[in-house]
Amino acid sequence: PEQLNEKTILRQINNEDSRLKFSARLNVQTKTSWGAPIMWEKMFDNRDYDQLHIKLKSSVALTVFAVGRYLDVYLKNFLTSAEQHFMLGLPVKYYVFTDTPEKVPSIDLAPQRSMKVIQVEKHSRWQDISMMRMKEISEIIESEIRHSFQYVFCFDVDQEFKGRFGSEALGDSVALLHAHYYNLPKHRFTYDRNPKSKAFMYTGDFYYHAAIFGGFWKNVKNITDECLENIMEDKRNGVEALWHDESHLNKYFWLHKPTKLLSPEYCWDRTLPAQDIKIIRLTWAEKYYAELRDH
Ligand code: 2GW
Ligand code: MN
Repeated sequence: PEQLNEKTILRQINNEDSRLKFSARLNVQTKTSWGAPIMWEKMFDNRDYDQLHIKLKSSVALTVFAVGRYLDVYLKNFLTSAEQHFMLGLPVKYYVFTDTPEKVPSIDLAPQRSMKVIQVEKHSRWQDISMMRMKEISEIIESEIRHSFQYVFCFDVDQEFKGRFGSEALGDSVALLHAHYYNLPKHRFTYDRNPKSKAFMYTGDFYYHAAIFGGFWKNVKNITDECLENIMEDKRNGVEALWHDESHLNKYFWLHKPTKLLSPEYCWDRTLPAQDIKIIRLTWAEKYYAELRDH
């Protein structure tokens, strides 16, 4: 497919981002200290972003893992709700990673949207199921995604789309503010504080949620490669970061600042008080810890 060069695309997206109404929201932070926008409802016009990305021929690969019981419990709602709300108007390909491809539900996909199922092993520890996503994502970007898609977004499966999750979320490198921490002081952030781990950080900018991250394929490749390298070094040293891949992701985004942040409107926990939340775009699905975390 015809592809514009990266610099041209970036310039046009930066132009669009610079027109955001940063003062449209009064009680929340709408820009980082390094100038990256934090995307809150009311700051932007959906149509401006959609027009721009249709013109740029933007396309998006979404990765999601559904290993073991998580497939039965979460995958169908995740995918059917994504068909209602995720990047409508743009070409989207779902990359579903599972140990049981035969159990992936068949979903009616709209035109320009497709799915590929990839078989992965079921690691015996859940921490490894979560962390080793970094390896699989890196490999599929290298072997396939980079040839056909500009953007990659990586999602937890235990969540459901409820409102527009659109092209305004696209950017060079994109991180998500964790719903539980976006309004807490830094000393409450649960970074990894073990100096023996590669994820160690004493302080940082924000507490990011690993349930969603994304960006240009090249940046996502870099994120996953660096996180995986640090996860493997921790294993060699007999340590594991407090929140696994999420701790490593927080370290990565501290060292390499994201160019766009998503507000918790993009991944909300409905058990929290929601005074800052003008639209719920995605919510956490219910956790069935007793049932699902049996190992
Ligand atoms: C995970 C924990 C306990 C038991 C099972 C699993 C599990 C996870 C599984 O059996 N099968 C599976 O496919 N997963 C995948 O890993 C699935 O895509 C899931 O959404 C993802 C992360 O696990 P999850 O969603 O149970 O962890 P959370 O919601 O507590 O996630 C945060 O912290 C994790 C690290 O502890 C990750 O960083 C995650 O990205 C964060 O949102
Ligand atoms: Mn999750």
